[in-house]
Amino acid sequence: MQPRAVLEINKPATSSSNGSGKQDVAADIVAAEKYTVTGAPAGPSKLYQGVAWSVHNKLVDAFEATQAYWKEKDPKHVYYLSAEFLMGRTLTNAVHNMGLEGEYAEALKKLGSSLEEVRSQELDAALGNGGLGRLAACFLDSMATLDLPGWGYGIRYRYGMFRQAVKDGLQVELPDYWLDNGNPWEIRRPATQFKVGFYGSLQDGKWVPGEEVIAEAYDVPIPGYKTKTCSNLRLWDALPTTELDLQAFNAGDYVKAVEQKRKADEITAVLYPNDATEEGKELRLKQQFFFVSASLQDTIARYLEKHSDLSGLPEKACFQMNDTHPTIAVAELMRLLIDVHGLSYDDAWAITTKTVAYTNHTVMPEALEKWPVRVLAKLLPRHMQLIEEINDRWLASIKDHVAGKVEKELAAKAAAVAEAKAAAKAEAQAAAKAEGKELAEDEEEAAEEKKEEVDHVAEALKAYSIIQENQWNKGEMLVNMAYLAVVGSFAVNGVAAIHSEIIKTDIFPQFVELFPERFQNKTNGVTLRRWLAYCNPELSALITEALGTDAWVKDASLLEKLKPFAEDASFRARWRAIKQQKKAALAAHIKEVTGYEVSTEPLFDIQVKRIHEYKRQFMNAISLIYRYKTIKEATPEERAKMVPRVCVFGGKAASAYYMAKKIVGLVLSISETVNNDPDVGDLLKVVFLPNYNVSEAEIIIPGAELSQHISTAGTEASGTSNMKFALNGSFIIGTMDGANIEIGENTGFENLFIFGVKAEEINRLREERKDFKDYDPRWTAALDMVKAGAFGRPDYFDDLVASVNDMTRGNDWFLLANDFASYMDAQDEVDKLYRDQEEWTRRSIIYTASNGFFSSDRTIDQYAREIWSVQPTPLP
Ligand code: AZC
Repeated sequence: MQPRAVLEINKPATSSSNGSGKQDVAADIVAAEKYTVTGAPAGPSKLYQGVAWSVHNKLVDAFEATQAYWKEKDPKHVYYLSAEFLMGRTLTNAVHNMGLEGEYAEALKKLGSSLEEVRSQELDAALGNGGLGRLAACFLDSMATLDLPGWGYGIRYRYGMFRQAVKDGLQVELPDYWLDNGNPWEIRRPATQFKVGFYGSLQDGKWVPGEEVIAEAYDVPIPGYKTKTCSNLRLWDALPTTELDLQAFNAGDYVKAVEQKRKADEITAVLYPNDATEEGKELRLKQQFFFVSASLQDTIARYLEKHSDLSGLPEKACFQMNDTHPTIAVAELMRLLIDVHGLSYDDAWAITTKTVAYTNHTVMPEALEKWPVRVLAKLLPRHMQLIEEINDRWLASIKDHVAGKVEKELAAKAAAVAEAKAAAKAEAQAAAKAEGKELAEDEEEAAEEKKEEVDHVAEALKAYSIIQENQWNKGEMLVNMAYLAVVGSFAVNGVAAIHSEIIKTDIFPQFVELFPERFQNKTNGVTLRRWLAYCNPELSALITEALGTDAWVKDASLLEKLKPFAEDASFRARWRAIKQQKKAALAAHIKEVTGYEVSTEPLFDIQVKRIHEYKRQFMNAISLIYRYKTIKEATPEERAKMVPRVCVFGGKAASAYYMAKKIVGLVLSISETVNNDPDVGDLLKVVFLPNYNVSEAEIIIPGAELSQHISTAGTEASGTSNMKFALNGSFIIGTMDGANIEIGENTGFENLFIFGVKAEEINRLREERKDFKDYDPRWTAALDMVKAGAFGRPDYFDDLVASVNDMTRGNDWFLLANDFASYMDAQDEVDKLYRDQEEWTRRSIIYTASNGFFSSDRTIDQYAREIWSVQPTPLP
């Protein structure tokens, strides 16, 4: 565990002056080095610490100025509540955003080093799993850059996303000790503390918690690009209310004496390493409530410094809930307003539903959090009571609507039945008449029908209820957090156009019917600072030269002006040379990490993202097996015509995700077999780069020529790496899913390699799969090789193969077999185009030129205008 002393390092050095009034940055760095962790040896690591603390001081100055200004002006703020912020490294970003790169480069040169050298010493802040957490980090950058008053709020996990290593050909997970050398990017705020309660009971309607911890704030300054604005990410740490139980200590019960401390430590210890699936553990709910409660208390306290009446809160604050993880905010805001600040239920509800908004990030049913009532009632009894009340009032408010709907449906049904009966009767009468007989009259069934109607309304209301029965475990009652979020929010949005539609038609249709205006789309974006300007300085310099300005870094729509350059052969040559340079850097990295030597001539084909069945890394792997087989069987003439490839995979599998871990194992096995097969040579190299994270992505993405975004249509909400690759001039092979569709619309679909079935065909195809036999011969051949042990351990891969290829054991839920043939055809098209390097480069330029739309500045501008009503408030 981290020694307190290190964590308490605050603002160490003051800036030195060299006498001429100009700051001496080198002296500053050396002075700051003293504050590094005691005993750190001299060298790049210590130098990094010195540089970081020196930059820290400049950040703090900008931070204090911005926050003081905002406090004085009191504009409306947005508070981005998120259980995850995947920040990556800070140094390069901070230095560049603040325009300090010249000064620091010079200073470091004096000290015999460079920014490049020291930056690599920084550990990633990996307080997130994947897309959702990285999006939050991009959003903070854009909020600050656009001068929008707003903070992020989250948890200061002591262990971030696990480190992934490879042992015996399989993934192993190692703890992420990211705070080991202290964290120069945070400011501890011992004066900002709030109590957060758990458990206990309701006494005279009041909640008396059975356990309490203190939430203590740490501020992480977020510098905007080319602006004085420096925003804030406030992360909460948990402390015991009393460090030591003296009575227990004196009685010699040392375990009990530190019990409170241990419980507090547990809350902020680790990030749950699950992506797009839910853990459902009590500790997870505790984490969620902990940071939400502290954040709301903090916001209200700051609001009350300036205002006496909470009714104006919606004009000053908006809480954006990043997925369902912070949804308990709806109940906690109600509790704070009613129980702590004395408002009536109605007033509290009016305020809550004007300040809270919700973003959905996934349609995976297993990720839509549902907490058992039993767990909620135990951990947060008052909140459970409030949720029941919210639900009762909500259902009462829509009862007439639902009854009307049921009545209409029943009337329509009755009419259809009556019609069918009349037809049958007419038929019978005709038949009877033909036989010369008479028919008897029917009995009345009206009384029956009346009773049925009442039951129908109750039944129909269940679809709207926040509290529902578990369909897999009858009798267990669950709180559907997404429904609570929808009912409690004034805006609900998806993260790409197709996803926002699917939300309306498949996830929340019954709510859309009631308040269609609440549902919106906000297509994701990425910050062009980190994901183009800083990770690809060579390409950025060329873009700036061509456009005659670097204004595109802040106004991404200017990239459009690159289009004419695609037609210029000498520009294309320079573009290609830079891509080669970035490929060489990636090749060197591959060598360093895996030991594999790869040529920089082949096509660099990349799939990096969390490992998930719906993302279909397995399909990519199967295609590579077939490619390998083709190479092995080819004649020399055929081999000469082949397009060589370096195929890179990266991504973490959640530690308990059985199939995902096998997929990693398979890729590693293929890699070992193919890369060591002398027949194959440079025609194919397969690489698994372990521990994919933000910093790895910054090396990998600029070196990509083709990137794979091949999820089953309708499953990937948006994807954001597709945007990063496109902006770096990489082609996309992908399905009509998530933001691929909008990238296609912007780039021109003729420039993407699109394959596979469409989202609207998925349900039907899943139905039909029960007797699917239409396997592509390439598919069968490749899977047979796995089964036969061509990559070792056939038993280990047995379940994986069966999941997509044996309808008695798996049902190929993500339709790999259906899409495989068109995927392989699309891959052939890739090879064909790659042979024409001029045309390939031309289109690569078109990718960068066409995708400025996917800047998170555009996304955040839309949120600010269309949801938050927050205005830019730059310092004068
Ligand atoms: C991800 C989505 O899977 C991804 O498609 C999207 O681009 C990203 O959010 C940002 O919106 N979701 C997650 O990372 N996690 C969860 C729980 O949805």
